[in-house]
Amino acid sequence: MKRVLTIQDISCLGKCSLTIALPVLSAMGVETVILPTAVLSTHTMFKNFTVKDLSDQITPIVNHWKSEKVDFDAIYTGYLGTIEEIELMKGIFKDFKKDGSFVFVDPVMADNGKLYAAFNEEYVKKNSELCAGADVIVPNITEAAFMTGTEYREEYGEDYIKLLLSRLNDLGAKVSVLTGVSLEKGKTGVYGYDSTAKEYFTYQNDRVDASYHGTGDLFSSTAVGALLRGKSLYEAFKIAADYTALTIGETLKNPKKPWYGVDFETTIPSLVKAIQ
Ligand code: PXL
Repeated sequence: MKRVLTIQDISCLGKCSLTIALPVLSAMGVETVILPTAVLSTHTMFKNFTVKDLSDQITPIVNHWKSEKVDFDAIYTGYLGTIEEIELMKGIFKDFKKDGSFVFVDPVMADNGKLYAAFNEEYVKKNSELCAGADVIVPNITEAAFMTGTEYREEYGEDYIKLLLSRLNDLGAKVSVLTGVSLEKGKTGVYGYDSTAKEYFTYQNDRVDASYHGTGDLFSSTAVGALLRGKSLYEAFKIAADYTALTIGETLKNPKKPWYGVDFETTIPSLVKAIQ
């Protein structure tokens, strides 16, 4: 069984980051080691959430693992929260990267043309440095535009997507995958560039008109799981895009209309089938 280390916050209520990554990766048959960067009472879309930063725990935890000679087949980072934590990640990549393993970075910090409230230009710069040391990065268009100093566009064609991908490639990541790319009305998906094979790949599925918190984490966790289960880049991102779309669709059918997260618990069986 493959073993992944995932480093993100725990939002106790809200279904995102570790409370998605852990169940999804485990269901996909991947041993999942977690490193919580902070504990929040809820994710940041709730009002009055509490936060306890755990940065000071990272080095002692990692040192213990080093003394136990633990290794990982992949390291997957999501929402980090502080510049200091991004710096610590660089050290973890160096310490735990081994032959055949990969580093997957989801530079969570922005959407719809705007940085999330907690972040600034300095955070963007640090996140682009983190992406430079990764094997696979999965920014959305907003994050890619910020990290590459490119104008953000709501409407675009394939040329704009390829410009962003070439600038992401210049940052240094081996595989860059843009998420939330819509090249046709009613469709959305991913557009990636693999700098080793020098190949583009894209997958589009039907756009479900709803936006839920945590869907980026669901998508990334699924892609990491599928890659670890031996799927090709294209297959892994197809499985992730289809599973995310299916889950949003199922959530929309819930008469209780949950607003804070998706009902991924109901769709896990289809994910388990998709990964066989
Ligand atoms: O889903 C990304 C995410 C993770 N963790 C926390 C967040 C967010 C997005 O806003 O607030 C705490």
